[in-house]
This record gives sequence, structure tokens and C-alpha cells, in this order.
Amino acid sequence: MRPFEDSPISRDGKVLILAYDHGLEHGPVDFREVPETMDPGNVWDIATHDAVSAMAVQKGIAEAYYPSYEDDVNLLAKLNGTSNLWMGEPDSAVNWSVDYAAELGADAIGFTLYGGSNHEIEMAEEFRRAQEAARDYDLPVVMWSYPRGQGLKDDTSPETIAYAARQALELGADVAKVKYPGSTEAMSFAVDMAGPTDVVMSGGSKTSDRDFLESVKGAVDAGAKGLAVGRNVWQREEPEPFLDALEAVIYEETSVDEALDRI
Ligand code: FBP
Repeated sequence: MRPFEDSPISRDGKVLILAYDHGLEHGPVDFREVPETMDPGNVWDIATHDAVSAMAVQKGIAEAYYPSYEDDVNLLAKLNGTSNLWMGEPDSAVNWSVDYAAELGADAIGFTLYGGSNHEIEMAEEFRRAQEAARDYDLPVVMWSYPRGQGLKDDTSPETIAYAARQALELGADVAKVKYPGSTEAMSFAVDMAGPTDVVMSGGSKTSDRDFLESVKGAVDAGAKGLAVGRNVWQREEPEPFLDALEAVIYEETSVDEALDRI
């Protein structure tokens, strides 16, 4: 296993991945609140903030914008993804290969696994191919480990999130990106289940400054290495000061009140 601590996407063993694949995953609705975010260039500009250790995008956005930002932003190539127009059991098309991502200059690979979906078996097989190819290029692999599907009753229960973290370890991911299960104790269970695989918290829909920072603090206190976040950053009118606050909580491990003072 390649510890992500040695990779360019980590800063002192911590990470803040700015996710921007929402135009595919959710569509125009996510840009409604701040229409400027529809323009990928504006979000790449946000990703040049010091707190951001990598930007996660799909192939088309990487091809069109990464060459202009490669000196300032680390690229996390999100290999699979599906639109919200798809109405079947959770599944995700593999949209680019590790070879092509490496050719474009990717610093890390991202891959979604929907544990519990009727498509879990084929997704795990696709993940295997991507994970093994990533090893050839020495690229760390971040698994968006999102249990969901018709058999799943509660996709954020402590047990489910701990299972998601463990699935990432078992399948060879270096980093497990999981939803916050609601408490430091539950997140700590997930971190323990992940063993040597590092855990990061997934952002979710936009909440208040304090509520979001409290969740991030809860995750960091539980041993999570940071955050992979989209809407809670770029849907804010002023994302930069909020990134200052996240930088404080994640990298400096300050209190939430201290971080809020930076906004
Ligand atoms: P957010 O912080 O905005 O939730 O982004 C994280 C992320 O994993 C994105 O990469 C992805 O587009 C989105 O969440 C998918 O969310 P969901 O599958 O829950 O709709």
C-alpha cells in the first residue's frame, strides 16, 4: 500500500480535496445559488488557496483546465461518475483510464464504490483494475466509499460508515472518503475499521459555517486526515475566508471558535 502521506495531495499528512464533479453528478441545480460556480475556471481559482491539497474533477474538466493550473493545483482524477439522470440502482461509469489520467499529469486517482448496490460486484472489479493500474504509476487511490442501494436502510449509520471505511481498506484504497456519521465516536469507529487506510470526511450539502466546522472538527478529533468537500466551499459567496477556517481546523487543529475568527 502506498501511504498517501508521501504524495503531493497530502500536506503534513493532512488533506483537503476540493471536489468539483457536481456538474455531472447533480447537474445545474448545484450552481443555482452561486451562478459563477457554473464556470469551472472560477472554481479552479478557488482551488489555488493554500488549504486545498488537490482538486477532484472528471476528465473533461481536467482536459480543458488543468494545463492552465498545473503549477498551482494538484489533480485528483475522479475516474468514474454518473449523472443524476440515471434512474437505476446506484452505478457509476468509468469515464477515463488511469493511463490517460497519468498522461494528463494526475497526482491521485478517485473512484466511487456503491457498496450494497446491485452493481457492487462489477464496480469492485472496475475498482480493482484502476487500483492496480494506479500502483504502476505510484498514484494514491481515494475511494468515495458510499454504501447505497435498495438493500440499504440507513446509509449514514455508524455501522454502515465503518463498513464503508473497511471496504476501502479491504479493496486496497489508500484513502477512504466517507460521509460523517454524526459524532466523533462513530467516526472514530470508522477510522479504526479502516486500519492503515486513511479516512477523510465527505462534505455534503451546504450548512452553516459553525455546523460544518463542528463536523470537520469532530472528524479530525476522531483521527480523520481531513476532508473532501465541494458545495460547502464553493457554494459560499466568500469561499476563501471559509477555506482559511478549514485550514485552521484541519492543519492546525484549532478549536472551531478560533477557526470562526478567521472568517
Ligand atoms: P460535496 O462536499 O458537495 O458533498 O461533494 C462531495 C461529493 O462526493 C462529490 O464529489 C460528488 O459530486 C457528490 O459529493 C456526490 O454526492 P451524492 O452522491 O451524495 O449526491
